[in-house]
Amino acid sequence: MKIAIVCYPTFGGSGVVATELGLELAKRGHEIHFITYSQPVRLALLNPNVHYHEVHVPEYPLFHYQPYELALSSKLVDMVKLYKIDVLHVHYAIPHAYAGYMAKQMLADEGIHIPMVTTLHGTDITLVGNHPFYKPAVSFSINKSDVVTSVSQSLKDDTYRLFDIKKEIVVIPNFIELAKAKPIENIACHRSLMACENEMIITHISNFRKVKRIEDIVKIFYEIQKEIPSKLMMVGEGPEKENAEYLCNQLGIQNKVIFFGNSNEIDKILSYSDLFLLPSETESFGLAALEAMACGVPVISSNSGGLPEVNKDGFSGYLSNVGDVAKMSQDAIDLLKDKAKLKQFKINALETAKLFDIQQIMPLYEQVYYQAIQSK
Ligand code: GMT
Repeated sequence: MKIAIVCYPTFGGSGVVATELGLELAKRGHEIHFITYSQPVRLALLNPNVHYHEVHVPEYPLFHYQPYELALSSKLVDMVKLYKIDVLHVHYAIPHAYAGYMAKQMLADEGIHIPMVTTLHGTDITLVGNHPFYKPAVSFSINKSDVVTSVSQSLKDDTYRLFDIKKEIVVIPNFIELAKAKPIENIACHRSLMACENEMIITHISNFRKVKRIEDIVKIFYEIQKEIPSKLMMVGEGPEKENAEYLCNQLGIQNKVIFFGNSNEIDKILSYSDLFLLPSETESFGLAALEAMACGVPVISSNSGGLPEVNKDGFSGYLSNVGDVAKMSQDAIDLLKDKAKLKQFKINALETAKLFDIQQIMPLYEQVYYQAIQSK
């Protein structure tokens, strides 16, 4: 199939999922066209089946806001015609499903019928999309998609609860390429650059937005380091990062916390890690938790959204109510102190991650594309 993928090119989960999906589909012989405003961070173009088309939005002083949706839908029309695309797959409803629908309509006017698959990722439904300013457009473009998928059952339920959706939503969970996740024995270890031999390494990776409850992470680590020699690795960039740095200073733990910024080497950082923290306010899936588990790292997380579908309480880690810093800290301390239990949880984390292996999830997307093509 010739598949056009529209996504955000940034470090965020939806862009990562879209990119990894496209790359795997290309390996399986499909022709993939990424269409977005800059090259996705995880996109390697060394594959004849992978193409990248940049959306340019010319600046014009009249526009207070540059019309990205317009430029994207025009680009989609041109690329569908030029490359004879079979199916359009848009990731993150805002504004991609809307732009995709406009492209569909423009093409239909010329007698070209292109099916559109929309994948809902989380904040496009639970936070941003639910805002009254966007809600009608989001409902409309979801209902106008030929097939709609969501990355967890929880997100599917939220979508039906928050929007007036008449379409069936197919759950296709996020996935991991286990071959890429390198357990510690398979990579050159530079652990000593980050922590002493006797120290445990605790890690958090995110876009440092409010929804990630970054303060909770610092507070949990503050409790852990009182009892267990340890370091905290904070990976990513975002608006809450500076507050976290201040809080570390206030608590006097700044020498035990390393802020890395965005990184393309998260598999290495995870391979050195003993525990992953994800206390999010809401999380449709929690791809970062899955990435940690694939490296054999147990997860202390909240029980919000789709997290219980990924992190198994008392097996791959522990779940707690949002904001229950005391329980999350105690669970972390108990696990890190009990060497045998920690070893077992690391094995369990990897076992759980295997359920989300890319090879099992890919056929589900292929099936959805065939279904969309047949529906046109
Ligand atoms: O919040 C993020 O991490 C970014 C956001 C995105 O759209 O890139 O992530 C959402 O999509 C990911 C991939 O499907 C999910 O794993 C995240 O749980 C989801 N984030 C939220 O629901 C807050």
